[in-house]
Amino acid sequence: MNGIEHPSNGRTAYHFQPAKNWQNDPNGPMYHNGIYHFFYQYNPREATWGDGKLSWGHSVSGDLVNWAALENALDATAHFDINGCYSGSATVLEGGRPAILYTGMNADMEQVQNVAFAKNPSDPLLREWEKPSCNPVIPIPADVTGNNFRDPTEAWRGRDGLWRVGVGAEVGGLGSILVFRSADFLRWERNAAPLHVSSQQIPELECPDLFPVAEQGTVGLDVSTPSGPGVTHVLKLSDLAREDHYMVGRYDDAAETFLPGEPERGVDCRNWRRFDHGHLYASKSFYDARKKRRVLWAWVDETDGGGVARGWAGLQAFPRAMWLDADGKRLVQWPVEEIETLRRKRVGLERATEVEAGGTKEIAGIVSSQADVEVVFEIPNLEEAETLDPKWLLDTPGLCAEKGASVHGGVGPFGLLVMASGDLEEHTAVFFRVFRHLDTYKVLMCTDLTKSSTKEGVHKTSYGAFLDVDVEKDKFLSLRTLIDHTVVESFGDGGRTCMTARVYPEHVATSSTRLYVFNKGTCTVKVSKLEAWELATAAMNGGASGSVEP
Ligand code: DQQ
Repeated sequence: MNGIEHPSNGRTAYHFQPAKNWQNDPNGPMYHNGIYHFFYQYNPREATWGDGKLSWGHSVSGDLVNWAALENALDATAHFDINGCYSGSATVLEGGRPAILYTGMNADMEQVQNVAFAKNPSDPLLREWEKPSCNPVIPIPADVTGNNFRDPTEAWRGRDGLWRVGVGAEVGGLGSILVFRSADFLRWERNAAPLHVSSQQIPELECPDLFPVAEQGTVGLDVSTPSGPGVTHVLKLSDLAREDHYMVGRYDDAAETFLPGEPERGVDCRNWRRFDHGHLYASKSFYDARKKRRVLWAWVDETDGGGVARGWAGLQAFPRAMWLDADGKRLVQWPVEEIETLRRKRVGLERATEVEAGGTKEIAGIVSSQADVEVVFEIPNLEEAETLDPKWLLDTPGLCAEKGASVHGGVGPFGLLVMASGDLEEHTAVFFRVFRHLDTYKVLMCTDLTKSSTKEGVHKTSYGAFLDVDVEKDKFLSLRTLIDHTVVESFGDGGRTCMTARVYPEHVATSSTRLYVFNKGTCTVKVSKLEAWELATAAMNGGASGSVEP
């Protein structure tokens, strides 16, 4: 049902959403017997997190694009989860039986770890899940403080055949990842050494993930792939500032420790690398055996407080394939290729086009409220680059706010204006700006939301990051942006720097949205490639879709 029918009620066209109500963290994504399963934190009663008595929503897909909703996999019904079935993971056990490990908020309001098994593993949809009465399988340990003990990782199997799972815990006031071992998924024993211990500034860590990545190439690895030549690991943590961070390093499966590849960044994960410099949280990845890739899911919350009025709240970022960059330190993320099945009308530039100082060019001919845009800029010379005040080196969002899309510069700002009204009173700018710094150049990527909506009460911040590029040598900067009504996901430098934003423009109620390329620098830039596709509306859990936008 991939029509160009556009969604109503502010819904998105191809980002994962249940038909109604609240969703937050992605839980237990898995590919099993030819079907993709996606579970998520779900409040079936209303469009807020509410009393926290959350369920695990469950949807299935054949292509990661079109989704069908099933009954909830888990509801808060037992003494060990009566106050909420919180986040966790899915693991396929020997013999092909899928199991879920999740955090239950029990009758005493304690966080405990529970297991649930697929009731009928031969049901291709895995519709029913049963919770054994021996739950909780991991009660809260005595040394855990602040009742912070949650979000089990996908379990991995060691060379000794035992399963391991990591759980976020506050131990003596320090955010830690504890590891538990089990032969049968029911009886778990704690490892003496935690996998990770943070500084005192981070007492709580949420939604940890530990997964292997190939040192070379884009192929993904199953979570139980042992460490060894050609295989390194990634430890992912979510901190309470609502940011997701990662560190590439060595998982020593004999000592069961994680050795950071960039120890100079310390144990405070706020200094680690970020998956996304915008608004994205609680991410979780899985190994997709169908296409031999690792795929990342992540929650993208509302930023206008309008969920209740719309009857739904929260999105998932479009699934991203993820692999280790050639530098061995960064992850690269790219929308899964199945997005191309939604591509319909294409517009583009036949030849390289200059955008002069102060210039704006409309990319017309497609409905750009649900679109996939790829653009490559060429920077002919860097002489006019502004000098960077070093005070901004540690505050890229601040620099993006100070030097937003409307502030003229030397080399840049140049980029895209998306979800723009015809008079440009409303627009979201995704742009680059090049600075001279010492004897080199630094490229800033920003998403500037200051003009994204004329509505009051909407979060209109600026997101920013420096790209790790040698613009003097390469001269080209690439940007891909997925636009979907209220979400704008941008991938700079081939997916090495990502930025997700929520936007709520008012003009969409009465007029169509536009897309532009712009340049507010004094230096002319060249658009050496530009392709933009209108995307069809995916089948999304039976959610309502409305008439075509004017
Ligand atoms: N959301 C879940 C918790 C998790 C938090 C509850 C992260 O399990 O720590 O909805 O957003």
